[in-house]
Parts: sequence; structure tokens; C-alpha cells
Amino acid sequence: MKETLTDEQWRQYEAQGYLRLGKVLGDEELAVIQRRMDDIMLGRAPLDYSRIAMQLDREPGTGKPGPQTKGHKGATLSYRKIQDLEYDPNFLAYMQKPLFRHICARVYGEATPVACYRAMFMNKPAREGTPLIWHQDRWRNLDRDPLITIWTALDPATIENGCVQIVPGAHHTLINPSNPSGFMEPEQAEELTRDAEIVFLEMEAGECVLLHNHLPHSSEVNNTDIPRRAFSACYMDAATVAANGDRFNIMFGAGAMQPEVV
Ligand SMILES: O=C(O)CCC(=O)C(=O)O
Repeated sequence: MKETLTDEQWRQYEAQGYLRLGKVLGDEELAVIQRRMDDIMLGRAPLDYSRIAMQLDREPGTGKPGPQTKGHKGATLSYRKIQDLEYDPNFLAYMQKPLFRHICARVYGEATPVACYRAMFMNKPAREGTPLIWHQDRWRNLDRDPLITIWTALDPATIENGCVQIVPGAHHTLINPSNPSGFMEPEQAEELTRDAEIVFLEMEAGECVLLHNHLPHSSEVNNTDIPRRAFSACYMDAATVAANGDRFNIMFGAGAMQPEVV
């Protein structure tokens, strides 16, 4: 696995707002991460679950996604979103791969410490899943926008099981800047996609894509018996501060978290 990108790859990323990084997770590493993810959902990972935000894909009783709150919500593979995975040594070690360090250094500057805004499992359980409408990744509670996300397929991601869709090259403009989390109004999404060449990011398990956070993206439900598990890690300048004064866990640079001691 190469640990740097070429100038040509950077040119592609800057023009298109995304770059396929290929298979970053080897087969054995992938198997460990897949098992770990299922263990976390099933409540059998040796983790402090009070630090992990977990959201069910279908809340019993409502059939809708449940609240995104800390703590385990039951032994099931039907979680939609699990965040704070930097507290898991396997995921932290993965997030600190040299290739990702190289990408962060190029985007934020060699000497800039880099933090994680979110380390998130995003799942479309078999025959379930929740549509995610067109949006750009922004969080208005932060004093600046995080710029990049690295999205890793933990299962084959296909059109049928709800792979991520993007509009290449549309990351230079904010489409709905007044929405606190970058979600678009239906008419904005319609205008964006009407004549656009939508790219479906079909990927093999273990493959990664680098996404500019302002690249419009969305995803559909899973119409297959194969889950669509994925890990989405958003990296930002560690100087970023939230409106409530919170700072974030450091991935690269002084004070970086270490997998041996999380
Ligand atoms: O995994 C998905 O379907 C979309 C994830 C997403 O919006 C993100 O990683 O920012």
C-alpha cells in the first residue's frame, strides 16, 4: 500500500472533490475490523460504551431511526450510526495509518496538529437502512469547517445496497449555507442533480475514498441481503473549537491519542 498520493492524484481530488484511494485495508485487517464492528453492535467488545454514541436504524415501536445518544441500545446488527470510534484501539490504529497522515498533512499543513471531528460507523443493515438526503458535511457548532472525510467500505458497497452517491466537482460552492448541517432543501437537491452526472461510489470491502466535506453526497436504503457497513472518519485542524468550548481528540501531532492507551 502506497503511503503518499501523487501530484496527479491531488489534482484530481482538487478538481473533483473526491479521490478513490483503492484497497487500504488488507484482507486480514478488514476481517478484524468487520468482526470488531459486529462485536461492538452485539455489546461484546471490551469498551466503555458510555463514551460511544449509538443510534438504532429502526427504533422498536416507531420503526424510525432512534436517538443518537451515548451507550449501547441492545444486541443487534441493526444500528444505523455509531460514533466516537476513536475510543476503540482497532479503529484508532486504522485512522492513524501513514497514508491518512500524509493526506491530513497536505490538506492542513505539515506542522498542523489534526483532530478527529467524528469517527463513525455508518450502516445500512440488510433490507433496511435509512435514506440520507443530499447534503454537504458542515457543522455550524464549529468555529471552522472540517475539510475532509475518509470513507471506508467494510462490505461491498453497491447501488443496490445503498452506496454513497456524489456530484463530482460540486464542492466549490455551499448550496444551503444557512442549514446548520449542510442539508439541502428538496428544490436545491433537484436543481443540483437535474443535469449532473451523479457518480455511485460502488466499492469493494476494504476500499476507501477521500471526500471533500463540501462535496454533495447522499445515499439510499439497502435493498439486498448484504449489509452495507462503512467507516467514515472526518479529520480537521485540531485548533477547531465547538460553540460550547469543546476541543477534539488529536489524531496526528503533539498529544495524539495512542491505541495502546485509549
Ligand atoms: O455512508 C453514507 O451513506 C453517507 C455517510 C456520510 O454522509 C458521511 O460519511 O459524511
